[in-house]
Amino acid sequence: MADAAVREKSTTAEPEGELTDGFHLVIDALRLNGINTIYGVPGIPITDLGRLAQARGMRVISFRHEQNAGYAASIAGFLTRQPGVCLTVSAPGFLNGLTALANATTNCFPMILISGSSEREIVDLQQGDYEEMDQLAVAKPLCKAAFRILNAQDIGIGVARAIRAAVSGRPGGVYLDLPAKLLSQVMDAEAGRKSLVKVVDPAPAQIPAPSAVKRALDLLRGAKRPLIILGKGAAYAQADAAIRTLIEKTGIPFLPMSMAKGILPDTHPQCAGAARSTVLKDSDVVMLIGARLNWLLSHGKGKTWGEPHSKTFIQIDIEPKEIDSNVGIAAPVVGDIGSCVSALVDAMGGSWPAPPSDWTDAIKAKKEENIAKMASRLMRNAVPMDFHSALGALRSVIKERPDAILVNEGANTLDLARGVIDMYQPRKRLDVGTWGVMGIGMGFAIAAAIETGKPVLAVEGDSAFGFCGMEVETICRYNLPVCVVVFNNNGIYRGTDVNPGGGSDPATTAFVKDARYDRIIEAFGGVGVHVTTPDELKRAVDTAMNSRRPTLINAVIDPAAGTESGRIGKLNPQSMVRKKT
Ligand code: ADP
Ligand code: TZD
Ligand code: MG
Repeated sequence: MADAAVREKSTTAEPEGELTDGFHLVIDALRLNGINTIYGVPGIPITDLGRLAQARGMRVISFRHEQNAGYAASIAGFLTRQPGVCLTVSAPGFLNGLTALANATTNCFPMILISGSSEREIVDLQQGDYEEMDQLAVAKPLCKAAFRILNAQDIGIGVARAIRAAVSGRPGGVYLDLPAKLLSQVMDAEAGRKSLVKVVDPAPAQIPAPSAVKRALDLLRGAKRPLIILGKGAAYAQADAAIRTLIEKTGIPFLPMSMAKGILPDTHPQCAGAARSTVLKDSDVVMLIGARLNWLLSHGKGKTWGEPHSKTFIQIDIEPKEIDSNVGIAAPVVGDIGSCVSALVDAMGGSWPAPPSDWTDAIKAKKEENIAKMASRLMRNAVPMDFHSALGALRSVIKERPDAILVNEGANTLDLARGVIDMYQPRKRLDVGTWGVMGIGMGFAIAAAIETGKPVLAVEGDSAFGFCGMEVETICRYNLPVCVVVFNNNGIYRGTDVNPGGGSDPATTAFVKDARYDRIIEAFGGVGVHVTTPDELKRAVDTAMNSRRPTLINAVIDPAAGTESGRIGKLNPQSMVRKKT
């Protein structure tokens, strides 16, 4: 294959009859639109694309598996509101990246998966090209939009469409198919430059109707037990100041969803996180800001929501189809969160009645009761550690370093960390999101370090870590300030299960006992630490965060401490046959 980076030198040396090609145009189109980082895995036909991007000063982060590169791109999109770009080879590389693209769409993260593909003539006649696959057709149902570019002069408009599709309206994943032939297509450089498109206002403000704003405020003003729920859409919107004004001006208690923690600190007096069950059950008017009534909110109905008592919902969302998805919404406010929240604040006027004190007092009492209950569990200096004693140490780490980014996955490791570790700043907690997908950890940690430069603490179940653990090499290679803590309880949920058939195979949920995950990172020159007490854990994390050296801490957790499926055991269908026998 021709070396595009070398060709670049020879073409820039000739002022007359200057040529460009598909490789250069793709890079130029991305850079023109402010995209300066690519996450991916090289190979045919995109190896030169990565080289050329690097030659042109872009950051190209090369992973060990495309799924992790895809997760990295998607969370870069969440953190920056610019589509994160993942670059893969054809068929298998594309498919490896596709899970992350689908996950991005599900979570409303803007991302573009760019994959090289084989020759159309051969693919469409199914003649067996190298890594042959009709990638566009496969990608389409799993993303927000999918495009293929066939002519070099269309690269500018194709990239522009992909960017706009990813970030406008409800953000999501976009697939961009680049056949090998396109990349080596040559055209006049000046015509090429003119064909590029700088996207103007890629995510236009969407202003809510004044009547919708009034309807929402009328309901909120009349509420006896109001509640505001903040979702990750609110974190994404980066309307932190307006959201804080709305919440503090109304005095209404708020409940953050997992990745919305920290928009206002979890320690804010109006935060009802520690009284979650109570506020969901007993509230009368609930305003959702960038949160969907999906399984994570019990679909807005049932006992969780205090049925048979009825609930009145106000919902702010950019996606009109989201309204009435699970229950009727009394006051939809459709628009972008920044515009909607500002419109609400403006229309509230000077004075606003504080919520009835019996409501806020009841929440306060419940919070104090739950926080006291938890405090004693966090302080237990148990050996081996249980989840709470280990998390008590990590809770202190984030309290002392509120600008660090916390990445979190697992079952017990996830559910308990979410409740125990308070967040103080927006967009600092990144986790498994809407699907509860395992394997996001290392990709998220890498992108968080690259995009923000802040130290990252990745708290991983030992199973969760296994989905992406090879990327510790990537963390070491790029020398990123990432500290991975593996909560090693010897398995999925628990390490104590036995083979119910009595055979010599291990139980399906149990791993090698007493594995030393810390030794994995040592193979790549990182720092491995093995800890068994909360004090050791705290010290090891502090050292890692201070040194900014790639570190993996194997934290030994009592294998009997976890519960089946963490906090979502009720979603687990139980075998009736097994129960009877
Ligand atoms: P969580 O899991 O935290 O409850 P969800 O992912 O379910 O959050 O919901 C996020 C919602 O936010 C989606 O319905 C999405 O359409 C919406 N959203 C995302 N960005 C914006 C924005 N800028 N303005 C308004 N709504 C947004
Ligand atoms: N595969 C994928 C991609 N996502 C999933 N969520 C699962 C499988 C199923 N699963 C969970 O929902 S949690 C989990 C799996 C395999 C791992 C839990 O074990 P862990 O955490 O070691 O990560 P704890 O602390 O032991 O509970
Ligand atoms: Mg485990």
